[in-house]
Amino acid sequence: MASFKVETEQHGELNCWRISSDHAELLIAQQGAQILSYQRVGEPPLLWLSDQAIFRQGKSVRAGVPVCWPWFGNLQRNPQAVQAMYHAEQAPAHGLARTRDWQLLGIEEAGSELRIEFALPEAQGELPGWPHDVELKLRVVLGDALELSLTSHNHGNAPVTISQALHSYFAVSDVRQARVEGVEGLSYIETLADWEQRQQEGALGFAGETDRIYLDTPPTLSIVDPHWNRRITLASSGSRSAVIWNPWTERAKELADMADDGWQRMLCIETANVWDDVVELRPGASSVLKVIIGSEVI
Ligand code: TA6
Repeated sequence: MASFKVETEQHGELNCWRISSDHAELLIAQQGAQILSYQRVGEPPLLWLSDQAIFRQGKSVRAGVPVCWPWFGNLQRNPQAVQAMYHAEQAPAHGLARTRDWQLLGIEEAGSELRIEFALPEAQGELPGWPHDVELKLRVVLGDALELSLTSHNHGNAPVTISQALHSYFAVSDVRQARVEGVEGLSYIETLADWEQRQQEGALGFAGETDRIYLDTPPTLSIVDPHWNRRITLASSGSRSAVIWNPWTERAKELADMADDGWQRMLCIETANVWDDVVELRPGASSVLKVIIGSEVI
């Protein structure tokens, strides 16, 4: 039976919790209910935290798992039904949830697991420009693996359409040596070539800037990292799309919160509902976007 230690910490302007057990350590910020880091004892970090991360209110930290909600990426690139939900001028990239303080509902130890639950009460009618009543919760379970479940429940009396992602930054020894398995043969949207639809041949390796939306994704994707003898596994449900991103050399230089060579040590696989996989929540309906992040020695 694991025993957990929970401590509060301040990182710049952000309130955080550091949670440790005999086998893992997790750092979570109240802003965005954002996992900032996750490491299992005896292994390199599983989630990547930029060594130039900026811990400021109103700015998503370049790390861990930002929650993108109620839209993903540039709102203008979303289906009309998602765009129609928002009524303000400026639409921040990746939605409204990642830069607001969430409420910690509880931390509960259950056998060898620790369960942590957050809510974003503002999503029930108080988000600027987004006048809908959706109960939004993130449940984090730290056990043998790290489990994240994002639940949206529509309490309003009209349908609400959202896109969303658990925008996970994974740590790798060197992205040029890593590959993503599970995408073989899938169609994807190449956002760097006019959003053209293409087909993936074989596993995905990295040799340049990458920003793709994979469609009809299977329930399991994995990152093979030969140098760290590790396979990171992502088992998802409630999702048929995934975004895979690495900024590579030039984009990394433009990002103030990433070292110029930071792109070498990270890669994002974002368990998502994007493109033609957006979620329509009828009145009274719920959806759960879930990913279980684990690792194996190879
Ligand atoms: O997930 C891919 C992406 O949308 C990229 O296009 C890139 O912009 C990245 O997310 C990070 O976005 P951010 O707003 O956090 O800088």
